[in-house]
Amino acid sequence: MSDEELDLSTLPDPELVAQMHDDLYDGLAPEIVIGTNLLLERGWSADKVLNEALVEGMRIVGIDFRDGILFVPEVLLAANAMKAGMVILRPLLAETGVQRIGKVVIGTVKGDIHDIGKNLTAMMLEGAGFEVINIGINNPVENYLEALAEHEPDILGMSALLTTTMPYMKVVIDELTARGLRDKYIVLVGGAPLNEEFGKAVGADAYCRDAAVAAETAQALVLARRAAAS
Ligand code: B1M
Repeated sequence: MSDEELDLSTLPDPELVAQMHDDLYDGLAPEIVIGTNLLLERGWSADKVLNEALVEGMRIVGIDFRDGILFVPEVLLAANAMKAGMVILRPLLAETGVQRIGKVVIGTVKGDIHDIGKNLTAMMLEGAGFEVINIGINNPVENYLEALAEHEPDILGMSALLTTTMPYMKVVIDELTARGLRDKYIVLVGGAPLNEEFGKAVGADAYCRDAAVAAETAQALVLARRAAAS
């Protein structure tokens, strides 16, 4: 039976969830909307739909992206499909006060308007269970400080795609240090011209080579910090 003929409502829950993983992988937003609504109608809680259908689907996408099996256009489509499901779930999750793994403020640095990779990273982080506050592009240090004060995230993420703008990450981190705020946040940096060495040199906690690594690193560092604090 082709995908066009497949009536999602006829599938029992486990098959529907498996089909949603495939549909996420294929970036089929309308199918994800149907599947999400079906599971909710069948009595699934919003966080169960999020974790078992969407986050798990994006985890598979993230692995294949990291391994070079999927490429940026496919991942953007998958991320958009995930977003379509999230639009339905977000208000329900807010209502039930579901515990997210943590909070991230992410933005592209001052002078830089590239946002595709940053948005992809934001979506993967969301897929990994984080609440993400995406503050957009061309952010001077004041924007970061304002967002950190307002949202009190676990993680600050910064993106830069230009060799001329990547040094600005150090400006932001130095300002955090000067204000005694540096250790309050896990700082992750990413963007095509960066590397591990640069991440260390500017004083970030980690350089993330891609969106999938950013999601994995964010999870690992938040959990490690919580474990160390308890
Ligand atoms: Co521009 N651009 N661009 N550009 N652009 C590059 C970056 C460039 C490498 C092209 C080239 O010359 N080969 C070059 C930079 C050279 C350099 O500095 N070494 C360049 C240039 C020079 C410029 C302009 C100066 C061009 C001009 O006007 N003369 C200008 C600058 C504007 C500005 O920012 N002030 C400019 C403008 C533009 C467009 C507006 C046309 C457009 C941006 C549209 C947009 O973003 N909305 C654009 C594009 C599309 C590119 C290329 C072609 C593609 C970038 C992209 O989206 N890649 C790029 C060439 C290239 O990289 N091949 C190029 C796909 C994206 C998914 O990958 O962003 O690397 P990426 O993100 C990855 C990882 O880096 C990582 O995860 C992502 C997903 O895996 N990651 C993070 C990114 N951010 C992260 C944050 C994290 C973690 C991981 O936080 C924790």
